[in-house]
Amino acid sequence: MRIVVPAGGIGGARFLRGLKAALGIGSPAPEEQSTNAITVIGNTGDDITLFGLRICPDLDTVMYTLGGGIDEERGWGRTGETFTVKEELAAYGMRPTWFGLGDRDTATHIVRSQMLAAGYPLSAVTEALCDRWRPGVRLLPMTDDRVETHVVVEEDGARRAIHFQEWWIKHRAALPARSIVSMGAEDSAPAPGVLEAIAEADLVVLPPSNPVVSVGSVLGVPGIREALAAKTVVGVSPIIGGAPVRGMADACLDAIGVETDAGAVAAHLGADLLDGWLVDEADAGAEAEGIEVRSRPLYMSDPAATEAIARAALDLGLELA
Ligand code: GDP
Ligand code: FO1
Ligand code: CA
Repeated sequence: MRIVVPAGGIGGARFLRGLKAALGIGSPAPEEQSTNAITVIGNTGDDITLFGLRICPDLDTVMYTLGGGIDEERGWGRTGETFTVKEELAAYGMRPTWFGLGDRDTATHIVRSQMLAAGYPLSAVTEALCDRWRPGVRLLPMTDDRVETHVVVEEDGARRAIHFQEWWIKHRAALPARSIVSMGAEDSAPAPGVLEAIAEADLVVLPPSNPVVSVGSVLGVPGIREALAAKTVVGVSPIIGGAPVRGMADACLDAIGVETDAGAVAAHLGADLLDGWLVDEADAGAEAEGIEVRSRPLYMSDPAATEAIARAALDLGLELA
């Protein structure tokens, strides 16, 4: 079975671990061992250039999580990380100081930046980085073009747009967002392999990723939404009991005027896209017109619970296909 998963960072990566287990895809191990294959369409809207380095948080989170290099506690960056370079840059008065630039992680950013400067597209760079990490999935960026999420905030009556990472990390999404803009999306194209993978897919599974700045960004690349909508698509709600389990997705939903509610998120994603939607047992009454809603425990509390969520998504997908 061929599965396509449009994914953000931590929610996407953890779900993918469960999906790999459910499909019998081992890591690190050659994909050939299973007849099942997963292609991940990774969000690149979070990407940022700092100190001359191109940083792709969501691609790296998926790559490290599936490749065994993630800091499990934090959910981002490398295990055994140190921050000497960050401290030294701050000692030179370099700005910004709010970004957790890890020493081990920086090696990844250097390889990526050097390859991009040499003319390689991000998709080729990502493939080269995955040669080391062997995530057990095919990891494609949503686009090779520069698309960046910016957030329009209002402070003391003045509006300005700041990079998503500044809003998310420096302000902890506490500055009210007037709008969230995917800069460059309109002129972007899907990365090589993205539309082909979707066309060949037996099933599309939306993981419990941020519906606005993760899944929403992937859907914003012209051509991707339409291609996905032509397939059987099932999703796992990232909202449980009216709250994002982790992180500040509610602030993103507020910014686009969508209620932080499992049913409202399904309706926002749309019945043209979604065929099935898994909600937590706490949201058992949730409904979305034109979408088959099922309730299951959706906390990814441990590998077994996460695998069970993935199995439930696969079962629902196969039933609706
Ligand atoms: P990010 O890019 O690192 O923010 O990660 P994603 O966009 O992939 O996923 C973030 C979302 O995952 C959050 O908004 C949460 O709503 C969701 N999430 C995190 N942990 C869980 C969980 O255990 N269960 C469910 N259903 N959703 C989760
Ligand atoms: N998140 C933070 O809250 N603080 C950080 O300093 C930080 C640094 C960072 C570095 C590399 C990376 O891949 C991710 C990093 N993240 C950090 C996570 C990231 O900012 C966000 O959680 C996602 O981009 C939101 O989707
Ligand atoms: Ca993200």
